[in-house]
Amino acid sequence: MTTMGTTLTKDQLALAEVTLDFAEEHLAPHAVAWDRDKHFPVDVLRKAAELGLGGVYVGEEHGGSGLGRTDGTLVFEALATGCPSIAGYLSIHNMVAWMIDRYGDGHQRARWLPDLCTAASLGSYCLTEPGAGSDAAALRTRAERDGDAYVLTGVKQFISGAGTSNVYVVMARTGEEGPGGITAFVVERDDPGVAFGPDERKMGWNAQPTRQVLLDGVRLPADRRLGAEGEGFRIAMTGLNGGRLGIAACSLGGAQSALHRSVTHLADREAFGASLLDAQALRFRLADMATELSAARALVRQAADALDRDDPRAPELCAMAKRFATDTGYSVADRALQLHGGYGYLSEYGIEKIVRDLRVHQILEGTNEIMRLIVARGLTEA
Ligand code: FAD
Ligand code: 2MC
Repeated sequence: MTTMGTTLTKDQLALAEVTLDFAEEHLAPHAVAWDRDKHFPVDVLRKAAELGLGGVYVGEEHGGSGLGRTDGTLVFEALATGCPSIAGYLSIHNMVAWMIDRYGDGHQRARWLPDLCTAASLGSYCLTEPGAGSDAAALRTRAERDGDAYVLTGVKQFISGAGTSNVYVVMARTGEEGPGGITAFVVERDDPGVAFGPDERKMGWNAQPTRQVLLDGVRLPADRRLGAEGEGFRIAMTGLNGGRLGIAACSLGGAQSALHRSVTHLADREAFGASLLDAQALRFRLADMATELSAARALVRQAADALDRDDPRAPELCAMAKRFATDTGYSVADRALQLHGGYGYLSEYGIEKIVRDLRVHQILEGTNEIMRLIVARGLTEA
């Protein structure tokens, strides 16, 4: 259960309950239709922002909720019980808002955060390129200095929310090859020279757009630079530490919902003169699914706590949690589909949608192979 965990405070339990109620009322009833129609429900995101979910980690002075990472994992797990695709997008939006709050100056925070917190404006994170995915430090988008301005040219690939989002945190090269030559910028949708590729047709995450962001001589004043020159890769990576926990939590929520639906389905389904829930083989399968999800949740909470405490091992713990929770979430959802028999394969039951949505969590915000690379580096460099 989302609210399980001995160390949760009363406030955290209340936050989880409110968010679960929101997911049940505003996400779950529409999730199958949004997926089918490829509809991005911006109005519902704004409604979520009324609960403080547009700026979960942003300071209260800019309209944020000022919450920590454990709170965030509760929020995104709860939202994903209604729709993993919308929860996943909102996690990315919150990563962007956090990056601006953490690395922006006073002027930049005041300019972008209030609207991000109300979701009047939406955020996208632009690291990946057609030729640089896992090896993100090989990115080639250029930001050439021209007097007081920078001129950005390049292509960002697979950008969640692109075309709809107003605010894009873009990592571009201002200096030498490798991570040290990368700088972060804030690009706005309406900046001259910004264009978008077509909305990708994809297996899941259909309730949000995924498009290329095309930058063709986009001229930005120097106050669009986030942090110092050469600091962009570190900014991108620290954003992803929290982002990976958000995605991990979304896997927990999607899988938890699939498990819950399996119990209900088996209880209602009669075969061989009894309820299928009486079959011990199936009960044991449910028990394993619940146990594995609890183990994944414990790992996610441990990593969230490490990130909140600025523990130097936090990046590895986040990678461990992302790898384990997204693999477990997908496996649990897939087993839930099997427990539904033929009905699991039908769109209207919503189970196959959860499986499709959770599959990409093993790929984005760093593939699970890259998560293993990060964990293994921690072992050998310790
Ligand atoms: P590649 O890097 O080409 O990897 C191919 C395969 O090789 C993978 O299995 C990978 O794990 C493996 N591999 C690569 N290197 C190694 C290695 N050293 N050791 C072992 N295995 C390795 N990016 C953004 O910046 N912003 C977004 O909003 C965003 N949203 C996305 C939404 C969707 C729906 C999708 C599908 C992707 C999104 N991405 C986004 C991009 C995503 O982060 C990348 O797809 C991912 O990081 C992998 O990069 P790649 O696709 O180029 O795969
Ligand atoms: N947290 C903080 N700092 C980090 C970090 C992290 N997680 N990862 C790397 N760094 C720092 C690192 O400490 C180093 O700093 P310094 O130069 O001060 O020593 C610097 O960044 C360079 O790091 P590496 O030397 O490890 O760089 P390398 O190129 O070898 O590998 C790797 C980095 C593979 C870990 C990184 O490229 C990576 O995470 N790749 C996956 C890309 C990814 O996750 N993309 C997701 C896109 S967003 C998305 O999918 C969405 C849906 C939004």
